[in-house]
Amino acid sequence: MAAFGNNKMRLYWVDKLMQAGFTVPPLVHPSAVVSPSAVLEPGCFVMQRAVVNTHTVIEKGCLINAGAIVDHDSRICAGTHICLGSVVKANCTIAALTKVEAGEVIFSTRRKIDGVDSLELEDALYAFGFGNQCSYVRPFGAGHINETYAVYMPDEQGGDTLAYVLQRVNTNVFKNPRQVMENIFGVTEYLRRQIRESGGDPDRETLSYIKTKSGETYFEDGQGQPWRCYNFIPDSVCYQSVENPEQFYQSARSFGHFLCQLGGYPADTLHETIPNFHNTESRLADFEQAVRRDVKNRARSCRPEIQFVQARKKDCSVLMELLRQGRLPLRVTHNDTKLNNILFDAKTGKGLCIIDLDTIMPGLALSDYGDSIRFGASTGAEDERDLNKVHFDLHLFELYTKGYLETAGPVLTDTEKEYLPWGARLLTLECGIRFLTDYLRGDEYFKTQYPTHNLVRARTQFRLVDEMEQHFDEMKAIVDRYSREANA
Ligand code: ADP
Ligand code: GN1
Ligand code: MG
Repeated sequence: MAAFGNNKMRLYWVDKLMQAGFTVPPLVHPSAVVSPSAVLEPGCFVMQRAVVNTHTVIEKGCLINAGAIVDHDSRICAGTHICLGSVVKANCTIAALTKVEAGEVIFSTRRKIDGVDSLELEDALYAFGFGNQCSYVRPFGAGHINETYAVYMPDEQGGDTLAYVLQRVNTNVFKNPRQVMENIFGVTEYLRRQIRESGGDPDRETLSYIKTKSGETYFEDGQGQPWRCYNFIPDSVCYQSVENPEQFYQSARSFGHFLCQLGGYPADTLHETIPNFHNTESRLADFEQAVRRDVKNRARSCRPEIQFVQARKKDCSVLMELLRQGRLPLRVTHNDTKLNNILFDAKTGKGLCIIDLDTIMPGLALSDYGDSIRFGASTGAEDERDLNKVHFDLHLFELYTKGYLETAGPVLTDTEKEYLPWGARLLTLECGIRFLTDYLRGDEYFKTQYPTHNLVRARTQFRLVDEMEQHFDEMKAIVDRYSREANA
């Protein structure tokens, strides 16, 4: 095939031979260097000392002549001739049947997008097909795990609108992003059907994930990091703390409703994206190991906190023991029910859509309930340094319990209801243990802004646990009252 200098002729004969059933392999001169991640299609020829770099695609019938360099992530479309000693820089697309003259240098045709400060982010924008129009990109949200960006596109009024949310998934936390995305696509498609059947609006009440231009559930960048994308829901708001009690009550109703919506989801099809995520016993074991190893020599700066956990070893088994005894059912749960993982309808103030679906797995309803309480029923932020400002708010606890039982009450068993106060107390303890463990390990898991950030977070959690213990009888009485109302 390489014998044809004429582009059209070369491509014509490659096609003709393939149609006749011949195999037309790509040919690579032994002195050429071709990355293992590059794709060479049939009938192309890479000549002496040519270089084809990572993730580049050389389509059918191309000729990469001696000494030419095609850098990474480029696409040379069918029948093209990259002549002697020319350079095609990274991220270029060269149209079919082009002749890039000897010694010519081709620069990327990509635009500079405001707010894009890394090649990976730029690649992700192009992979999802926004690169050509995108107005600008901004960091978004306040999650502790993923890297989140708001993608703005031009709108019909001549302005710019937040249209998409683009996220780089943290592979230190989620080891298997393909499985995470399989769970998410499965669950969101299921929810869409449910919402439609009950007369709701699936475009607003659940996230709509978008596939890449090549049809993948996520894009893997040049560093091997996964990116995924969903539509931003117009007129929705996300809060970092409870601004008024009504909000917290509405979030409880939404999370309770979410549990019911997923009641019929086939749990055995879900991957366990983080093994033992809310297994408090195994969180305790990790903590004990971190104390023993003390790799950062930080244990001496948190003796009282370490003792706080050690005095509560037995508590860590309360729910796990009930699970082993078969007294608590495994359900399809969200497992990360912070207030900032729910969107509210800006117009009605009601809970609209549950987000952050990375940890949907079989789990305990008590974990979802408890995790919301630990975050929302506090008078201070999760990372408030002044512990005098951090109190467990029984009134907020009551509102959440009321809302949760109004929606989830009918599906919860008596034992689940009975142990709701333990859910709150143990999820708070567990979260504190996780922050403290991460502090001892050197802040490998949660994003931090300063060296003691995880310790500060652990302290707020332990303050809340301490107060929950003091008010445990009142918590039980509240749960009891609303459980009876839910049963009535
Ligand atoms: P993480 O695992 O890092 O918490 P999330 O999926 O929760 O990842 O996203 C991080 C944060 O980004 C959220 O807590 C929220 O503040 C913000 N966010 C994400 N999606 C939206 C959205 N559609 N609308 C408003 N805020 C959002
Ligand atoms: C993390 O991802 P984000 O910020 O919504 C964490 C939760 C913790 C929470 C503490 C996957 O939630 O488990 O409770 O921080 N998520 C993961 O604020 O570990
Ligand atoms: Mg989140």
